[in-house]
Amino acid sequence: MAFKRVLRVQLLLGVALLAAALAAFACGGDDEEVQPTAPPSGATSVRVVLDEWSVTPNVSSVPAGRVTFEAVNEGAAPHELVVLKTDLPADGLIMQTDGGKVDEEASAEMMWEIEEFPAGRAESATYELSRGKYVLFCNISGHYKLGMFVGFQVQ
Ligand SMILES: [Cu+2]
Repeated sequence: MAFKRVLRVQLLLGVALLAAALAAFACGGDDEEVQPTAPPSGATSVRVVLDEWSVTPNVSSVPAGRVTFEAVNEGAAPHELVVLKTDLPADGLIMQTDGGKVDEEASAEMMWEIEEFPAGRAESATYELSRGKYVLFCNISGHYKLGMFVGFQVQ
């Protein structure tokens, strides 16, 4: 009985070690930490939390000029961050005909994008933004309709 128990513990330990090894392997070669690089000097920094189903910047407006967006995916699914300059209301962007995604070209005066990235990661990018109204949103199919958008101002 005791022997069987020891064997079982060893087996579990083996499985755990294998899982750890696989996890290490999966991350190998791409060990970017969640910490993004510091914004370029003179840029205003905006931290934007992406989650199911919300887009939450830490400020609702910034001065015109260089703006570094740090997008943090706190959700369980991959997300992206589209920064779109438009006079349309945040909840009234023009949809593609199938209704799943925002028609970026039709909705935008200008746009920038941090491409889709996985849960638990952060990505940052710096854009030169002029005064106006913006919408920050995720344009993975269905996510905008589920609430992944917010209005944003550049003053
Ligand atoms: Cu999304």
